[in-house]
Amino acid sequence: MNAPAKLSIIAFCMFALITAISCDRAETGAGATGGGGGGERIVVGFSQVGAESAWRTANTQSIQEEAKTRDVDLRFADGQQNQDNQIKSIQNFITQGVDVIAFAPVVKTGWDPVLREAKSAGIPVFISDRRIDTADPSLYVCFVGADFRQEGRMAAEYMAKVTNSKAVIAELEGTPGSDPAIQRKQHPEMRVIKSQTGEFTRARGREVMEAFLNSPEGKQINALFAHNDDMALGAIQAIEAAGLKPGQDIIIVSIDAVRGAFEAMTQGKLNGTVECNPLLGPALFDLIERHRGGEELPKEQIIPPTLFTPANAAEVLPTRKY
Ligand code: GZL
Repeated sequence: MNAPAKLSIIAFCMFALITAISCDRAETGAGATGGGGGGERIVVGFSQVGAESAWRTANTQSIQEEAKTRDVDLRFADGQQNQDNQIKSIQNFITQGVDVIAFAPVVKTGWDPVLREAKSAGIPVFISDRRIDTADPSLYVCFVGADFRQEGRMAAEYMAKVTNSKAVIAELEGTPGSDPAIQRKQHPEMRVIKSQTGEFTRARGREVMEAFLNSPEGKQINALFAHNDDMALGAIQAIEAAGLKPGQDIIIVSIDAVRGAFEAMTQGKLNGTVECNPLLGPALFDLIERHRGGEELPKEQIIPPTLFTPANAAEVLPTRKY
């Protein structure tokens, strides 16, 4: 074979090899170089609780926007507030061979079997937002989120202050078995006469508050403690429908500090909210990067709460990011 013919065969083989490599990287996302081609583009599977509240919407946006900013290949699954859905999503991430799994567990228990599958597959797991109960802390790298018990204590202390400890309280609880609902309920000094879950949603908050007010004890209720703002905002609608003044006839304290709570405070319908910051994306991906860089991480990274009241709600409202 003459020299030009040999050269053209070599050139063709090199072209075919380069094309094959670039297609493979395009399909899997693994191994593709992100950004300017310097770093490794990682694949992260994230299982989210659901889409039940304004807090959750802000939390999802934070995770998705931060992944985009860092050129992370994010595989996102909405659990629709159902643990079985989340477990199936985590198993799918394992099958896909993602580099990292992160999830916000809808409830505290029942995660060890699927986390053992992830560990056997050599995939590190990070927990965001809500804690889990586990017999084996080695099943996850670390947790990032709030101290829900401290939030509940701040709400209880503020409620006592605003009502001179004369509150006869109805309580709208979060999702049964969830870390926030369990921890925010730790307030022995609160005189609670009616308590029921509103599943962290505005609609259920309204329905349950309606039932509280129509109950035999309804006339005694002069205060409401809601485990999140969405349920408080629904309860406000029920209170007004009953011809009562929220924020006056019934003192209301809740948790999250979403924009709707600030609007209600400026209208005198909500008496205070404890911030539970949902913007966990940057902290979560920082922890993932530090772990991948070989750093030994603390088991928890806690985001502190802040109490907001009507005193500065109008001034603060325009600055709120969620
Ligand atoms: C708290 C989070 C809770 C919020 C609710 O970190 O898990 O779930 O308080 C949300 O608004 O639905």
